[in-house]
Amino acid sequence: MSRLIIVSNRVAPISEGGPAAGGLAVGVYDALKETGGMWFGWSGDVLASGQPQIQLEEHGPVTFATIGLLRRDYDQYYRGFSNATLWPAFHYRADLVQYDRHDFEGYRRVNGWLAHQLVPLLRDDDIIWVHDYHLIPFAEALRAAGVKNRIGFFLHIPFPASQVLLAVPTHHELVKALCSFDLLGFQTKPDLRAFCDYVVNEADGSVMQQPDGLTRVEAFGQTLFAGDYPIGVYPDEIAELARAGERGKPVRTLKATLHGRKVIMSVDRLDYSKGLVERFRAFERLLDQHPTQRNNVSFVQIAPPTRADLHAYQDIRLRLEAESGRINGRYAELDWTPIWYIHRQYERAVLAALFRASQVGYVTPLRDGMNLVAKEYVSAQDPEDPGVLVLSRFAGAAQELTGALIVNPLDIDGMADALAMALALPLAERVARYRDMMAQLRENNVSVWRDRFMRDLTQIGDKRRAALPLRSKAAHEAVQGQDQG
Ligand code: ADQ
Repeated sequence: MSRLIIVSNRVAPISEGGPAAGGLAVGVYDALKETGGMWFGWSGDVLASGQPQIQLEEHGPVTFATIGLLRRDYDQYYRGFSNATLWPAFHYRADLVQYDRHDFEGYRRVNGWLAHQLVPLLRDDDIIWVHDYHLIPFAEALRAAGVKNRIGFFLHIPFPASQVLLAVPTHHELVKALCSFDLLGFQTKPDLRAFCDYVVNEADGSVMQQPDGLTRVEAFGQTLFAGDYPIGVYPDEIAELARAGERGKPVRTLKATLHGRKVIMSVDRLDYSKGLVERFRAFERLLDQHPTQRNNVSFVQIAPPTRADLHAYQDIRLRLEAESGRINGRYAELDWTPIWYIHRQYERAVLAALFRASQVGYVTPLRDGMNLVAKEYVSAQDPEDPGVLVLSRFAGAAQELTGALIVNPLDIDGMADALAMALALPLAERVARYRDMMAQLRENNVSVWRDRFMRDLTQIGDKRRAALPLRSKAAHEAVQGQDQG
């Protein structure tokens, strides 16, 4: 069996039950344990000077290979182009895009340098799976170094519509670099369609649907394949964690403080893509328009800060502190706080138990590749008395979790109505919606996601041979029309 090499910006620390041991890390680590292999990426260290060296750490059949970044590389590659240019653009926030040519050069330079560090560790039949927007030029750099292995890429965040991607001045170089991979995985069909649109309309390339569901892409002189692979969770393990935590201290404390009031629960990294300001305002609108909900429900928002050295993140933090203070000032009573706004990480088991103890999961990103919190919330529910998921139509998860109350996160009144409806939904309907979603989560758990991607990447040579004639631009447009209809 070929070794698997995972490449991602950060290498997840594998500590069972810890905050970082999420489904993705566990799912990928499982695959590595099966095939043997390596997880390669940045250690998280930022060095003022010197020559960063790879640290190798063996855990059974898995090698963790990590390396620090120099301060300038961190600033240009991570903080700059990845998080101040690509992250906002790919989340449809062209207004927040900051572009600096030197940052892009740094981004390419660091990708090239990281690839160069990996090459001596590779064997001929290794399969390489690269993750996320930090590493778009990684395959191009490996190819330039003569690497012939199969290389796949999975994009965890949305792929934006062409007109939004054009806001990134180096869009052409980015998509060209993507075309050096053998297989591109996107979270949803709309992301895949957005990529195909760019290939056909902006890169003069061609796309063709294969009988097995993959899309064959020809662009920039390359032939590759692309598909949608919605990432999942392990729903039954989360359910078990939630059940086990039901009598734990965090849930007991929450219940004692609530005195029988209901809870609306949200958990996100503190990020402007997550729609937090709109979410707070919709909760306020609920209290405005449904006076019976006052002193009857509290909204718990858990949001640990991330990327706190970027201006846009400082800004969203200040805006939220102002909003929660204003809304609490307006509605709080001596014995009731409407919004609990908590800036910290919790262990997965605690989050699962809190999800189970709440009546509404409130997940309303403005854009999100998938949103695992939505899937974790459903997984954690009590099958006999489940809570209701209120979910943004712009989360990738909305493509699968059709049993949620689907909202537009910009429609404050619509979200307030959905919250009111969620709080009043009869048991039979809650159970039916929960069962529907749980079946979907079990069918597409994180192992299924990983195995589908790995199977396609492994078989990619055969798929190339089986490829049918290319579809023309006109035929692509005809299919687009059918999709939209
Ligand atoms: P994120 O943007 O980080 O991920 P999400 O999918 O919700 O978003 O994953 C966050 C994970 O962190 C979840 O497992 C959640 O439980 C955990 N988490 C969040 N807040 C926490 C807290 N306070 N304490 C502890 N844990 C917390 C990116 C993309 C998503 C995509 C994922 C996976 O932006 O769209 O779903 O990758 O592909």
